[in-house]
Amino acid sequence: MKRQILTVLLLAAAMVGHAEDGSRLWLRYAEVNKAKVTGPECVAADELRRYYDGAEAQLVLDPNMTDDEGYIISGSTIKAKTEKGLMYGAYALLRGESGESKPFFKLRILNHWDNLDSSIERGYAGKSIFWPSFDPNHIKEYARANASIGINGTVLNNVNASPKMLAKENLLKVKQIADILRPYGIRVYLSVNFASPMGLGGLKTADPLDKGVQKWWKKKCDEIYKIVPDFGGFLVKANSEGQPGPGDYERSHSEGANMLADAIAPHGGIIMWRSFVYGAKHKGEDRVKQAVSEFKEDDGKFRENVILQSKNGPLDFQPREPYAPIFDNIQKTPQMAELQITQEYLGQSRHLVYLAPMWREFFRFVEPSRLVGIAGVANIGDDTNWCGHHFSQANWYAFGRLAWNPSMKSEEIASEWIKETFGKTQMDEALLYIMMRSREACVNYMMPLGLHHIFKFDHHYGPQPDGFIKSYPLEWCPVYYHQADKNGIGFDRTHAGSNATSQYREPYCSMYDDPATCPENLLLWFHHLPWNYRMKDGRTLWEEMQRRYNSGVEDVEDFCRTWQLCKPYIDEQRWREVDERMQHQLENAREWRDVCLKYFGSFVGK
Ligand code: BDP
Repeated sequence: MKRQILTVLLLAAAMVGHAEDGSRLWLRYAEVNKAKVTGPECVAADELRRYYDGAEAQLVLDPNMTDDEGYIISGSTIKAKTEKGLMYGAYALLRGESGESKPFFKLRILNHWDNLDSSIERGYAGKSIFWPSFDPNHIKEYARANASIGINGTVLNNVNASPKMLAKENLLKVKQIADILRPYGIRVYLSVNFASPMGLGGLKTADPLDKGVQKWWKKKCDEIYKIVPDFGGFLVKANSEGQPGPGDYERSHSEGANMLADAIAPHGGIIMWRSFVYGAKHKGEDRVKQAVSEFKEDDGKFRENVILQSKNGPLDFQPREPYAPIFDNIQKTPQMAELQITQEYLGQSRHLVYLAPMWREFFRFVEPSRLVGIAGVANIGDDTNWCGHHFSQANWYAFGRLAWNPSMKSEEIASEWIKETFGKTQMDEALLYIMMRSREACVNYMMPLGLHHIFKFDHHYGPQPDGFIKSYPLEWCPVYYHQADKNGIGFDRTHAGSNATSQYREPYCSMYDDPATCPENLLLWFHHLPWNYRMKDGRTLWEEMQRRYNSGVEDVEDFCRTWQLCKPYIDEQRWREVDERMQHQLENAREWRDVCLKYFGSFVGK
């Protein structure tokens, strides 16, 4: 009897282990344990032995190949220069790829905004998987998932960094994490608080030109590299949103960055210095102009191991922004783009919004070859399905795939992900259709025609077009961004207004400056126009705005209907969980439309 119960329990446990709860992400291959694998013993060999469906596979190290991470697959043979390349090749073979491939960007890094107390800034999928403690098996799964899509670096903590991050006890945890990630080709990096010498070291200043401060950082770097010999480097948010920085001592960004760069250079580390800076030196200037104003004069003054990391748009991860003109203005300093995988402004983990089309749009304006790397603000937490929404996993996946190959098409990535995540179902096309339309739908029901930042304060979920708080900086208030009144709507950023258009290279400078040539999907980003302004199709601006809000909501209604049709083909739990969230999405999309049209409508015709 007892044994029977045990058997039942074991069976149940096995079933739970394989339940479709999203925990296995896109790595749902059956464990076939079938292939005879020859070649070096490494991650690639392990993976193929367990999951490759063929009878045999050959792993070949070829020192003549040029790229350290690239591979060539022919039949069931993978050739690479390194074991890391073999590993990437193995995951590609499991996906069914063949031929030659190598990563476009050298640096393909996740940025976790995780705090030491387990909370995650802008995290919508539970608590940190790293802090204050971690499960080694879980971290291994995390490593596998990242390796399978080519991610090779991870910043383990929030850019709003605690000085305590660099305390010995935490560095020892970093070492343990690094040890788990290393076989998967992933390096660890940390965000640092510029005032750590004070907050942690007890010094009286964090002035980068102070000898004591320089010594403190050098010693800290020595300590870090003793503990983690292949540590990647630091990510720094300085003099932005209340964070300390060199500006506190009248020093420039380059003086601050170079001090850290010198401390870490002997160990081969890098400094990723963020350009997301506003409200400091150029306070009062149009916020979207401040990064260029602040960094242009520093271009050419940075050490070689400093990289400037900038968000894709000049404001802050809005559903649609023009590209950030800092990518045009910085010529001598290596640059990285920072994309936000976590959907802070795109419905968080309640809305199904596939972000690859947004990132591909960015690459139309910023040539990937101008960048040395790419960073993605992670959407990962300790939720069973990692990302909160099952479809948010697709954004993690797409980030990795685009970091490997930015010219991959969004559709192609989505199809791959769907196949791997849901198996071959009769609904592939329907899922693809939802995903591919989801971002434009989101733009339409939230902020069409170039509107931006009209979110509810602080948490950024839902609309608040009338938002104004006197004690807040103006640039946090929605009314500042849409400028709606009885005469019209939009932010005048032309030569006659804030002149933000002047920061763009041609042809964009002229194109954006003139409402007749400005793309309509960015119209109100750059122009303040009357409500009866004529759109290209003859509608008035106000009519067009109504049309877009409505069409965004209709799209979500359509997604919901389509998802109902998918029910017989998707496993029960994932179907239900997505369905619940889609209902929220629909409710929220309607709220956006109703609140915004009511509010803006109150100005029209006055
Ligand atoms: C904004 C977030 C804020 C981040 C900041 C940043 O609202 O939580 O700290 O960006 O990127 O989008 O530093």
